[in-house]
Amino acid sequence: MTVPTPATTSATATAACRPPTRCRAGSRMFRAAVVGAVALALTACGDDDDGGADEPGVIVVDAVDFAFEDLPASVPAGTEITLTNSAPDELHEIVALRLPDDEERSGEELMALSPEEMGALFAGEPAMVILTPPGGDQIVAVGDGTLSEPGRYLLLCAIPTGVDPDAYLEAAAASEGGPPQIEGGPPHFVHGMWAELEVT
Ligand SMILES: [Cu+2]
Repeated sequence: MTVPTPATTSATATAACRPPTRCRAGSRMFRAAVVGAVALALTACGDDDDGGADEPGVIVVDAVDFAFEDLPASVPAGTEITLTNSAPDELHEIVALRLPDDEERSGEELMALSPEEMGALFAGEPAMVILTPPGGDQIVAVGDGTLSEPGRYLLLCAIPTGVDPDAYLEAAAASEGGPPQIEGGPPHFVHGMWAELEVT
């Protein structure tokens, strides 16, 4: 599968960007860092294997407003993640960011970092970006849907709250790897749409 060119900027939006404060600039920068490459690899896929506890397989994560359902705390390396979306209106995504091996802070501490600190921590391309419109088919935008490298990951959704799914995807496709030019509310992770995942 094609791995798109990384769209790397070094800014995210977290601490400065909690509801009810709107943070368009911050969320745009964050999206640039993590989902800017959505235009480059639009591949829907979906297998229905059942993964065992120790053997890598396929797990199905369901996005709701605003959380990831059915996401285990730990999966074996090589596990493929697929994303369904049961929310009525909101586009959702999984952005998987592998933490440095020496990173020991908790997910809560990391999500409370300033945009600058977060940007420094995640300067590279995410391991995976999967977007799924409400009730729709997933789009694997970065990676191949598989988490193959062991480590600790942060999974989060940075879609702006209230954005129209089709408008967002069109803007992402039109941005040619840059940040989608679209207005929206705070990214979903400020509503708690993030999780830690251990890949063993
Ligand atoms: Cu979301």
